[in-house]
Amino acid sequence: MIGRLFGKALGLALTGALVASLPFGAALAQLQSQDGRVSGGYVGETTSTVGSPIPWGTGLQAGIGPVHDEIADFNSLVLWIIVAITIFVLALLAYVVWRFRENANPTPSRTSHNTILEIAWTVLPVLILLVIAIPSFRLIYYQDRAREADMTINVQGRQWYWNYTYPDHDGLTFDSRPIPDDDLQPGQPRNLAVDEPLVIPVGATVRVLTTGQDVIHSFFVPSLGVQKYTIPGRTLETWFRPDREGVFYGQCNQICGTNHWFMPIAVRVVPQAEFTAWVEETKKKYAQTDGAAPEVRMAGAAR
Ligand SMILES: [Cu+2]
Repeated sequence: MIGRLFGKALGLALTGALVASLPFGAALAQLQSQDGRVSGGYVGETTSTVGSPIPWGTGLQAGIGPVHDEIADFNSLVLWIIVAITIFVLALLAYVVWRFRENANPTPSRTSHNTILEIAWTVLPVLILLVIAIPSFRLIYYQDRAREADMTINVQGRQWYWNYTYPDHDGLTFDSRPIPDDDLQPGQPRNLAVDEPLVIPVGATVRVLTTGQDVIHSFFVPSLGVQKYTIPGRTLETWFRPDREGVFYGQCNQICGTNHWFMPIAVRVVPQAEFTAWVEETKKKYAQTDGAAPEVRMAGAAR
């Protein structure tokens, strides 16, 4: 009886899922061309030079460097393993529901042990976990530190803004805050654009050292494949290498207090010559403040 009901329910659910997915698929296909940017399905390919979330985007943001590529590969591997397991379990369930339904199997078996089956369902998941674990550890060590870095940046999370320091460029240091809604220029995304983006020369291998001044924040730029906690009293390391120019956005993604939203991240990747010019210009700009604390602009105060 229960088997029959379950079989009917399963049939209904499958039909419902198929019907519901039709308009959804059509909507996704339409949205892919929005803004001239392509979501590209679950791997999130985009032809844009802006790294930020897109409407209806699924999967990972498009990446611009080797760390992100490795993350995307690992993500695809795990995704396909999940898909295979889900289909396998669904097929088993459907078979059992059909094969052992009440009127096809009026006298149920009372078997409670099957040694071969029990060994199989222990060993197979272990093997699957090994297939996941080996590339997973390889990825963790790959992200861990830059073998040969061209430059270093120190990222300090503060309540509630970012402070960036370039120790290889005479210790150039400045704060980065979001741009208030009223001051946004065309092309600057709300709640992501900042007054002083990080500027990085294209192709440079960048060592990132993070620390926190007050509480734990997290430096997260998905398109660069970077996510690192900033912890007071500790220095953590990671790295990235942007392979093309553009502006790439991220956010603090560790709840750090009232103005957590106040901590977007913008990374501007520019040609080497432009970077050198920017360093000189920015050094002068912040030398003028003579060590005084920069003016604090409260983007949220007007609301
Ligand atoms: Cu935060």
